[in-house]
This record gives sequence, C-alpha cells and structure tokens, in this order.
Amino acid sequence: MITLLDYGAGNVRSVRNAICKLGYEVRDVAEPADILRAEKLIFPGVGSFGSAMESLRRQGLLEPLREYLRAGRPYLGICLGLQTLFEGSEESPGVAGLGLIEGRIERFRAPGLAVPQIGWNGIAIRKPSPLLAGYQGEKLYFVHSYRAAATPANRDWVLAETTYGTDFISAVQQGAVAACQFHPEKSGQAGLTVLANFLQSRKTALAVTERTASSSSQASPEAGSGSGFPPAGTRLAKRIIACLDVRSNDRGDLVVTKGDQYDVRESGGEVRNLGKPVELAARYFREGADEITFLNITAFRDFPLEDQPMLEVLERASEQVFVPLTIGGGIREFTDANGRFYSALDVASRYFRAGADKISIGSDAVAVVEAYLRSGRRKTGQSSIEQIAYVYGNQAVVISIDPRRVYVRSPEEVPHHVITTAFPGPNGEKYCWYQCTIKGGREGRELDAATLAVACEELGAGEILLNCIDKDGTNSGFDLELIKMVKEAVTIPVIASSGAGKPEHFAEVFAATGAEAALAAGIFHRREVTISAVKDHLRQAGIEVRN
Ligand code: 1PR
Repeated sequence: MITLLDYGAGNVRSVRNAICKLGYEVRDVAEPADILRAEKLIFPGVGSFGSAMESLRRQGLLEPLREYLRAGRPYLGICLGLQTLFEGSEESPGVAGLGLIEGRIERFRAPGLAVPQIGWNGIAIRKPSPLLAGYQGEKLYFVHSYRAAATPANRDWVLAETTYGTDFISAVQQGAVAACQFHPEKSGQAGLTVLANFLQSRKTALAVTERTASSSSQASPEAGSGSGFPPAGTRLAKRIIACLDVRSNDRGDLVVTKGDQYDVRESGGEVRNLGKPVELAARYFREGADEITFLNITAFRDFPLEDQPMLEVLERASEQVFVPLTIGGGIREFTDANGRFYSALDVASRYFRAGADKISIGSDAVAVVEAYLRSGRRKTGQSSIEQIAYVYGNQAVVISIDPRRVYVRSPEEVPHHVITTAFPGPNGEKYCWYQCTIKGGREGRELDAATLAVACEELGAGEILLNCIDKDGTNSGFDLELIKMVKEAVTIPVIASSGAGKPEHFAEVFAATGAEAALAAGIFHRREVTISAVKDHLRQAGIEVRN
C-alpha cells in the first residue's frame, strides 16, 4: 500500500497509473494523520513552489510531513517534491520550504537556453543507491524552470546531477528519503524501474553500500565544480513527438484522422480514418515516441466536457503510455445549455484529471492575445493561459499555432512581423508574414505568429506547438523560415510541426532552427517512416536523441 500526497493542485493521475501498473495499491492522504500512518509516501508536487507549500500549510499537512521526514521514513518526492525539501525558492520569495536540505532553488539562466527545460536528459550518478538499481544510463524526462545546485553543504544528499546550461541536482537521497527532479512516471521503462525500486525497497533499505548503477555522463574526473563533483556532462535530447488528430467520423466513432493542409475528408467526402486513438498511442509509446499529442480537432464546435469519448480516450491512453501526453482542442470558457458557466481552467482541469500532462490551447490563445494587445499588454490574471499556468505551472500550457503564409510586396504593406523569404510568392513577392487562424484554419485573423508566440510567453505559456497549414500533410519538409522566426522571438521551447516526409527533414529542422522538438503525424500513421528510423538518422547526424 502506497500513500500518495495529492494536495489537490493537479495531475497526479500519471503517478497513480504508474504505481498501479507496477502492481501496488494507492491510498490518498485524506487527513493529516494519514501521513504519519503511511508505510511509504510519494509526493508528486504540481504547480509553483509557493502554491505547493501554501496548500500543505492550509491543509495541516506541513507539520506531519516534517515529522515524517525528520524520522527518515520512506519518501519519494518528484519534481516539486524534490524542490520543497530545500529551504526556499526564487520562484516564491519569502515562502519557506521544508528545510530538510540546505540551499535555495533558483531559475535556469543562461544565454540562449530555453526555459523551462522540457524533455529527456541523462543523469550522472554521484553515489551508489538501490533506487537506481538496474538503471542503464537511459535518459529520463524532466520538465521544470527552477533547479537546485549542489554545494559543499548539501553534497551528502546528492544522488545524481544533470547538465542544463549548468549542473543541477537531479536526485537526492539519504537513508529512506529520496527525491528526483525527473518524472519517473513519465520516463518510460527506465523511470518505471526507478519507481519500482522505491516501491520494493524495505523500510530503510534505500541506504546501501554497494555500487549498483553506472553513470550516463561523459564526465571528466579531473575537472571540478564548487561542490567537488566533476562536471555531469549530460545532454538534453531533441524530442520526437507523434501527433494524433482526433475527431468523430460521420458515424459518430472517434477516429485518428489526418488532413492535407487541414482538409481531413477523402474525395468521396468521408473523414479519413487512420486508426483508433488509444491503440495508436500505445503503439507509438512502444516504438519510442518521446511524447504523444492528441488534438481534438473539432472541439471548437462542441463543448469538450460533453465529449465523454475523448476523455475516455485520454484516461485509457494514460494507463498504457508512460511518456508525456498533451491534449488540445476546445480549451476555452463555455456556458452550457443550462446556463452553467465553465472557465477554461475547469475544462483544462478535467483534461488533467483524465491523464493529460500538458494541455494545448489553439483558438482561444488568439482571442486572449487580441484582447491583451488591445489593452496595451495589461495582464488581468483572468485569461485561460494565465489561469491554467498559475495552477498547473507554465510548463503545462502549450500554445498550438495554426499559421498560414501570406505574401506581400514590401514589409511596410502590413503591420505584422514580415520576413524575407527564399520562396517567392506567385507574383514574385519576396516577403511574407504568417497569419494566425482559428477553428482549425477556417478563419484568419489580423495577427501574426511571432507576435502571438511572444504575447503567449509573456502571459505564462511554457511551450509553442508550431503547425503550418501550407505544409501540413505535404511530406515536403518543415517550414524552416516560419520555425526560425518564432524560435528567435521566444525563449520557451518550440515544437516544429507539419510537413515531415522523411528522416532527413528532422535533422534539417533541428540544425536550421534550433527547435527543441519535432512533431509528425501522417508518416507515422501510414507507417512510411518509423520513429526509430528518424532517431537513427538523427544520431548519425550527431544530434542527441533518446534511445
Ligand atoms: O482551437 O483550441 O480548439 O484546438 C484545436 C486544435 O486542433 C489545434 O491545435 C489545431 O492545430 C488542431 N486542428 C484543428 N483542425 C485541424 C485539422 O487538421 N483540420 N489539426 C487541426 C492540426 C496539425 C498537426 C498535424 C501536423 C503534422 N493538425 O496536428 O499533426 O501538421 O502533420 P504531418 O506530419 O502529417 O504533416 P482549439
């Protein structure tokens, strides 16, 4: 029996699913005394440092948790569950942490470094531990903007370090108390092994002497850092994402479909059917996708909370898929037929509870940014982006952009972000801008993709999913000009999407634009190219990928 400390902030379903998959039962902390009754406690923190500490305090959980930790009883903190063990965080000045480990959490800061760190990175192991038994040097999944640094004062706690701009602590352990910055529940088989090691360990058996695992780093032992450890030397991988566009066909069955420039109907008028959503997601997990995205492409018409089949798809997929799941479509406020109001946060919360790790906002982001720009960039805290980022963290909010190329004769012709293009327009135009659209490309707006991306970052979005209607389904390669323009405009990670036709296109987009991830749909659904063929090619091209 495992006790899960879910203080109500968000998605702990992934952790719950992973524990169940490993054959254990989960009990929730319902009252403060449950903490001291726990045999083993898992704390998967969600949201900000301040909101996590405040929730613990409000619910009377802080003191029992401190007592549990002081007694050195079996504990596994995940992500924020590691950070809260420290004294405080730059994220929430003035808020005290649990104070078990000396040091303060600070934001990632380095020129050109995309923040949050989202994706798969290695770990350099600093001491032997049964928590990492069977670990073979695989990359693990991280998603965070803040990190702890190793110092002489906390050195004894450090179990592993990872490099992202700088070296940071990716796992800590003393006796039966352990925590990791990566998400074992989302790190594929390697992560499940770490979790199983914790679940199987006898009460205090995490403190152990023999060497159990090897380092995944290319550390050079002679170089030193302030903490006395050699450089971790790990590298973040470029992510390969499989995307499933989902909608009902004319018989009402939910299918994975795929369009050509967003047109998903065959010439006979039928919605193209490329498979069942859960089966396909499970296949991509097995085949090595680093992430899976579901886009409910007609959700702008219907209210997604009435779309039970879509929620079921997510629930069932999250029981089988142990890499991050993103879901998009219809995330906006809504009033139902009975006059009941739902905020965009309500809709997103339902998706998170059903198993999403991130949500993606398309049409509503355009409306939010139009209002934001009209107001002279005044933040109200009320928009979907701000509200969801506040509760679930910036990294949980992805903005899906559906731009279309518009040619112009000169940059002065429109009040938008115009670029010079190497692919002149039908009348020889040498310039173009990228127009944002809503409702799956059905309606163009007077807003360009770069301006939208920058405004969304200001409002708290954590990542950009950059589609391109002109390129979608063409297999002709990504729109490098578009992706480079947006990548240069923002500091959050950018996922390149639309147009992948062969492995070379992935190497090209990473080399030419610096995008953090690349997404494809058609070539994977039709089995024209496998995910492993893409990764083999990237590896040969010297681009870091997850095995
Ligand atoms: O506007 O918040 O309700 O969200 C709707 C979501 O649905 C948006 O993310 C939007 O991109 C998506 N969407 C709407 N209509 C379509 C359509 O295809 N008719 N799909 C659609 C977007 C683009 C990618 C696609 C890549 C890769 N499809 O998802 O997977 O272009 O394709 P490829 O590799 O085959 O070229 P809201």
